[in-house]
Amino acid sequence: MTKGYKMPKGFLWGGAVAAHQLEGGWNVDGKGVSIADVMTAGRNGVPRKVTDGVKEGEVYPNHWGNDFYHRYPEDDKLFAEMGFKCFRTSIAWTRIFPNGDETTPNEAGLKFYDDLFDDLLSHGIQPVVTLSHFEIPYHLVKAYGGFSNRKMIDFFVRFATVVFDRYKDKVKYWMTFNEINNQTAWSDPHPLLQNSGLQLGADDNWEQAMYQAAHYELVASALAVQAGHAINPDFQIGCMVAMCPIYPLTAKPADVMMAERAMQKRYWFGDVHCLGEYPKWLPKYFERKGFDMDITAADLATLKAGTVDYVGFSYYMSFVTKGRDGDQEYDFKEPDDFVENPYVEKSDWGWQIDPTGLRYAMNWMQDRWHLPQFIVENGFGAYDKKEADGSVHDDYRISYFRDHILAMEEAVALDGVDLIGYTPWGCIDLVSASTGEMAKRYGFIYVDADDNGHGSFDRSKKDSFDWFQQVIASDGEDL
Ligand code: P53
Repeated sequence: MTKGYKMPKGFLWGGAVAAHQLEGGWNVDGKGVSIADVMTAGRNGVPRKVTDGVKEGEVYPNHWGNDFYHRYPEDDKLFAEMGFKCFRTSIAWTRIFPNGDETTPNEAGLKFYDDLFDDLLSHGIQPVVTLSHFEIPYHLVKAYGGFSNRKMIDFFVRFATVVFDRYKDKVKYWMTFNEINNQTAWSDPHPLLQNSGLQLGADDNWEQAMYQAAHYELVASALAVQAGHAINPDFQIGCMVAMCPIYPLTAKPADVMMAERAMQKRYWFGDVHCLGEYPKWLPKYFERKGFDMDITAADLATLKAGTVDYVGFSYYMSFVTKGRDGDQEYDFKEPDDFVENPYVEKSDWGWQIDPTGLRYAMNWMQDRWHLPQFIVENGFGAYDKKEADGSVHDDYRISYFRDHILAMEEAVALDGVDLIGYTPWGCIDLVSASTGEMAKRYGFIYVDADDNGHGSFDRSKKDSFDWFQQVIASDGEDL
């Protein structure tokens, strides 16, 4: 056993999921169609497709997830047995406003989360809630162009206000937009759809569109923060950033400058959320690129008045970049400018495993944003093998967690980082966001279902279940 550092009293150990990846029940009790409902199954290395509405004959894994919608009482019991103090999930926007532009919410959707939160609270587990986690109503994509449209700010703030008000006595910790910065890379299908509800044509300037959508989201977030604090001054409302630190390949000055620009381009979202202003380099970049942005003086005042209370972030991996000879612009472009890190190993999906990167990132954020932090995702997607007796020996997962939790504890105990809690991703197996697979498993709890939704959906404990239970019971000392 590895000896770690005891985390402070009240530290929020738990687990994390998102509504669309585990609930299923995609069209029950008045729920509308979300972006996740029109994404087909992909595979390791094979991207998901986006269909124009739900089509006969296509496979949509988010339609069933792991059936949490019907089985959550059983799952909550298992979370309690592991010792969870909190459980991070999202509220599916389409359960509350099926199309997104209604003025009256769907009572059956609101009731589902009342029941879920009550059940969690009865086990001493506090819900931690993300408002928008890759599940924008599909109607808002088709009718308004998603967050390319300023009107989305009002729709989001209405949704936020309704759920803040409804759950004001049940939820304290909130986050506005999941991994708001996870739309900076070009890939297929573009994450601008998942994050922002944009469907782009080949001729569109996706980069300008991304900055514009992110700006509207940041304004929407700042307004939601203010609305939430007015409803309950005790609310803690955070941002949520996908933290993958980017290192220079060598000490060559051009590599270092490129890595600096890469960090600026991936983390300016956090500057706006936490400091309430755009960093100086960004207007210069817009000017240089000729981006014509809709950013008003009133928006800037809103951003300043709606800074977040804490930094929620995911951490899975780090990246590496290098400079280009003779190029003084340092216009880092993701993912083209990534190179492999020769010093770290990778998961089966090519994600570079780097526990020290977590400690590095926590220090970097503390120095830059001066706010408490909350690790709301971290984990290891792997192919698990269920033995004949039902056991799953996931020692690779335990070893990933051991190394990362130790790095996290060092950041707290040795470096003074102010950390609220730690919720490992996919604490129960669920549908992968990037590939739509069930086979990319993260859980401490195994779910008997395959990529096509076949199986009993029965739950069972993996070896990592007992291990994490012991970590929590020892406040992080027994790793
Ligand atoms: P999956 C990319 C890089 C880092 C985190 O991811 C990411 C993504 C997008 O997939 O997403 C977060 O399921 C996200 C979760 C997601 C989780 O990481 O692709 O917030 O919804 O499931 C893990 O392996």
